Amino acid sequence: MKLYTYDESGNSYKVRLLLAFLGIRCDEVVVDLMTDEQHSEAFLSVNPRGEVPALVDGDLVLRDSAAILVYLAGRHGGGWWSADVAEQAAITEWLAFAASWVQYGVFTARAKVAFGIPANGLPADFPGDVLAEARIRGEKSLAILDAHLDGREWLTLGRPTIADIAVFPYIALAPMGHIALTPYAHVQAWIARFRALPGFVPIAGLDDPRYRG
Ligand SMILES: N[C@@H](CCC(=O)N[C@@H](CS)C(=O)NCC(=O)O)C(=O)O
Repeated sequence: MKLYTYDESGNSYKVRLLLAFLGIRCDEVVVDLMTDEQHSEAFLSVNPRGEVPALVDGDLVLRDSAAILVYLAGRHGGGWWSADVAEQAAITEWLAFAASWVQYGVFTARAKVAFGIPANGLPADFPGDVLAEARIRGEKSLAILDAHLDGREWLTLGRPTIADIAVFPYIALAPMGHIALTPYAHVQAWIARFRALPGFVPIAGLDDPRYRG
């Protein structure tokens, strides 16, 4: 099994987190987003979308973090996914939240502030105010999440699942995009619980959001 990944990519980090929680080893191929390697001919032959993460397992090629989480959690069990269809739908609701509200909110704010690019399909010189839009979505998603976590330990099913893994990275890294977590006490408590899970591995920026300047 081979994972195409980049250290500072939160979407790649989702997969690295699940692998760490499951205690599974996987070959890693680093795709350097800082030198545009995601658009090299070699990588585009793996993922024509030009994005990490991508997972290759024999003949199977998966090109999206949510798909990879479902595949690995479904195969390796451990309570991160479910065999029950209604429970699968409850988890998928949060995978979709991560791919929409989170990706176009706190993800984009972090990409623009810390890396200077929208990294969500828009060109680096896109004339619109990408950051202002991302902050509105980012703050709204944090408010939604904070209200949901009032009285809950985990996003769904009363246990940590891939729903939490999919939402965690960019929410916890929101301060890198200059979006403060301080108004969201329930989100902060959930982040602390998530970080205490056995096998947790960090990503740069969790404790030092200004490390990129
Ligand atoms: N829907 C995809 C999004 C993946 C994604 O946004 N990848 C970013 C890094 S975190 C990327 O590779 N961007 C490359 C670029 O913007 O050129 C997933 O969840 O895997």
